[in-house]
Amino acid sequence: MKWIKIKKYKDILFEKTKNDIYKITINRKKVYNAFRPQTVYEMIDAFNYCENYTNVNVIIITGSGDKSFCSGGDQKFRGSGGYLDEKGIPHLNILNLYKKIREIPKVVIAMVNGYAIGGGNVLQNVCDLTIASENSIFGQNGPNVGSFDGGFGSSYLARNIGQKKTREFWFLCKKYSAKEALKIGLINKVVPKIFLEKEVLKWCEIISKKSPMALRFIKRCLNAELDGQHGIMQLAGDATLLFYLTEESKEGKKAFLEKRKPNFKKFKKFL
Ligand code: S0N
Repeated sequence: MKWIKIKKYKDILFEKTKNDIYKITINRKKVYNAFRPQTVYEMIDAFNYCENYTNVNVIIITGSGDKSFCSGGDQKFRGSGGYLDEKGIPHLNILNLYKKIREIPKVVIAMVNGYAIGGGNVLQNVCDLTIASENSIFGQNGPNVGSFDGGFGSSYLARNIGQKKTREFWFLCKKYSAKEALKIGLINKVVPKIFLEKEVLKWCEIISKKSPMALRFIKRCLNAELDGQHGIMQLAGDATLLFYLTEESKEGKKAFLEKRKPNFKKFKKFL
């Protein structure tokens, strides 16, 4: 596949195909694609681009090289109270990226090409779909290095693989093969390493042909069930978007601007 570069970053690659499939690659091979605050800023920036560019169909997240997807927070950057940026300010900005992945009204696919450990496993888990190469390994490592993720890293993990398995993931910090991950419902598909990108792009092409509004609503509704008032707000925002497209809604605005009473009577009432 010919990838077209969109923007130059320090820690990530941001590319697209001619069919508007976007790919964000964590490009920190030396540390198995662990993220530091800079990495996360850049990923959020790339997501903001995708959010504002309506032609985007599907977004892929992956890691560079063939050993690791992402090994979580870069422990060398971990200071007191979070991961330190260039000014020495501590951050846990990965949580903002997780929110972004859930909020963006596009399908996000994790293309897991090796270790998905700690925050790396959380990252693949918050994506809408995960396709992994056979050599991939999944697991949480927080209790080995003195950290934990009780948010999406635990509660949403439990929604996907169940409470017992999630407790096992966190309490034992065991590592799980791609085959095991598939069996417990953590991921969607496992393929041989050489076919990984081909398979992911195949899924992207299928998704790209579906109704964008239908996909948007399915994602919003699945999130709303779990995301409380915030999820309802997002779903309601999309309901407003649809309502704004109707003549009934437009009549309200037109009447106001024309300084007359709105005539809502002419619109059909549905059962
Ligand atoms: C990935 C592992 C299992 C690979 O083991 P392997 O094959 O033996 O290779 P290594 O020699 O260990 O690693 C190769 C090189 O990569 C460096 N490296 C790997 N991971 C990291 C990392 N996370 N930070 C910094 N460097 C890393 C190694 O140091 C080595 O480089 P050299 O040769 O130069 O020493 C294995 O590497 C491993 O277990 N890595 C650590 C994984 C880890 O602990 N991640 C953080 C886990 N944190 C959590 O789970 C917390 C919860 C969370 O998700 C979160 C929530 C909110 C905010 C942040 C986080 C967060 O992620 O911390």
